[in-house]
Amino acid sequence: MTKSALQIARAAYQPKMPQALKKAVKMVEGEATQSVADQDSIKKLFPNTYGMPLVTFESTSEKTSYEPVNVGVILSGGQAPGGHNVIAGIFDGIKQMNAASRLFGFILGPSGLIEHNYMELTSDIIDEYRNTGGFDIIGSGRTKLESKDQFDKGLIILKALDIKALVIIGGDDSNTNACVLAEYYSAIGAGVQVIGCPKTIDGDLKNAQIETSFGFDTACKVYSEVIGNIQRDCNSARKYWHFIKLMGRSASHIALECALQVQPNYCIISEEVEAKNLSLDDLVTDIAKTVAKRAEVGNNFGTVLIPEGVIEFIPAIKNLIEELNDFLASHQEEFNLIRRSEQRNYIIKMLSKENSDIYASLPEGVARQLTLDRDPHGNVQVSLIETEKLLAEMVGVKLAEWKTEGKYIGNFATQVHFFGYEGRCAAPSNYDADYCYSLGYTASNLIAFGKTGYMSSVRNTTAPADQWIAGGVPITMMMNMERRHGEMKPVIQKALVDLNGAPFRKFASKRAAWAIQTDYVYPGPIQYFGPTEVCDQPTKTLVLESKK
Ligand code: FBP
Repeated sequence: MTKSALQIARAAYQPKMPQALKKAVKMVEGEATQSVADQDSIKKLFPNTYGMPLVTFESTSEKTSYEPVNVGVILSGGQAPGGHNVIAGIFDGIKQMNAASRLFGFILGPSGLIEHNYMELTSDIIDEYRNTGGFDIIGSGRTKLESKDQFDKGLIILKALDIKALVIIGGDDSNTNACVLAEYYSAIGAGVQVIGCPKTIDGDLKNAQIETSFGFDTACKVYSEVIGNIQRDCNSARKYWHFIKLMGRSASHIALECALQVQPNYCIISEEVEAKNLSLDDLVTDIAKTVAKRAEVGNNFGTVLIPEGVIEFIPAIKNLIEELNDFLASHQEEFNLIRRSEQRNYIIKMLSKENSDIYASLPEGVARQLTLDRDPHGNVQVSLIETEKLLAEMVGVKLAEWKTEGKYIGNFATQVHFFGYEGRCAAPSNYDADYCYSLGYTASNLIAFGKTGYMSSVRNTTAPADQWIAGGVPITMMMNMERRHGEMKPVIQKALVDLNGAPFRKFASKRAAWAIQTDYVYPGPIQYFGPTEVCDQPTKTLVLESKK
């Protein structure tokens, strides 16, 4: 495999980790815990794993000897920078305890466990992937691990390989499933521990115990670098408005963090759109006002950041999508028989008056996307809707109207972008390289101390790494009951942007100035070697949240 110069130099990087993990550790147990809500229901569903204490690891002078242990690992869901370092951390942790320990990776996500598709991860393999981006060491997948049948099939291979603990590296849904699996294996006395690890670039798996999900730091830095470059280009040519959509699924954490890093002229926060009950026209009008104000002083250029899930947070469009989902679920065949050119009119005729009017007002392309591309559950895949084009087009129409009314005097030319996949497999920043390695190493300690149903946690990460606090959080502690596909289910609460939180308040206090002034910041590429203030900065979100 040919390697770049950076890859070769980066392979030798030794991730920083909490001082407490560097030598022999002891486990300190805290008070019994409770779930964030719906305590009675969660307790009933998780009789074996509910109420366990928070734990932390501290260094000790006592020497402990450990039995060798076989561990399995799964990468679940979307890629996030640092996954390979979690695996390296687990590997080094279990080998440090006993050199005869072994690590097995299940291939292409949870399906690898169910289909018994695995490989042993030896030191040669691990060394090839240290500090690299991607999940390609074993691959990832989105198969949901949720039925008893799957759990039983998984147990056959775990037993065959003598695996005593399984680490599931995933987002909120995968960790919810890890908890259900932990409970099931406890209940049947399977003798297999299950440990979760918080992953997702979206940044929406965080709470009072988990400071951040890994990958968010690197992905935001990659997007901010490119947005910064675009801002410099647009401030040089002074002729385009750039509409930039950013990944992040429902939550707007990525858009908010990038806004804090680059100081754009406009940034939509979906959670605010919903809270203020804004319509699509309200949003378009507000962006158009910013464009018009900048044009008054001759600035016919700017940047607009758009979180990918925004369309679902516009209450009127959310209702429209819900009605379309229901309608198409029962009329799909009839719809497919209608000529393409007639489909739009057909939908307009069939929907309720309110939703029909909204549907009719949407540009052709977006209206079409809303009737296509359903996922296996019958829902519109909102991430495929080109919101950046929709907004650019609608703002253009609004400005043209204002021009004829004499309310706008500028030129409006646009460029559209979507940044998502570009950041998911980037080489992890020092923060993610260190955080992930520490999460993996912590997981090996949770395994050694016999824990199950815990998520690996590393806290205090705005401080230098040797002061980070390693431990474990019972996953049931993060759960509440939510309606999913018509049924109440125990799930980890997803963290959306908190409109009372410090990151949003900071953005809200600055945005009026950023809209009018050209106050761009150009973060530049992630730096791996150099002064700590350049290389080791956590996200602005984390810094602001930690100042509470
Ligand atoms: P996870 O939540 O699984 O980490 O995935 C995050 C994400 O990158 C979202 O931001 C995005 O909407 C989605 O995955 C895209 O999914 P896919 O990789 O299946 O296209």
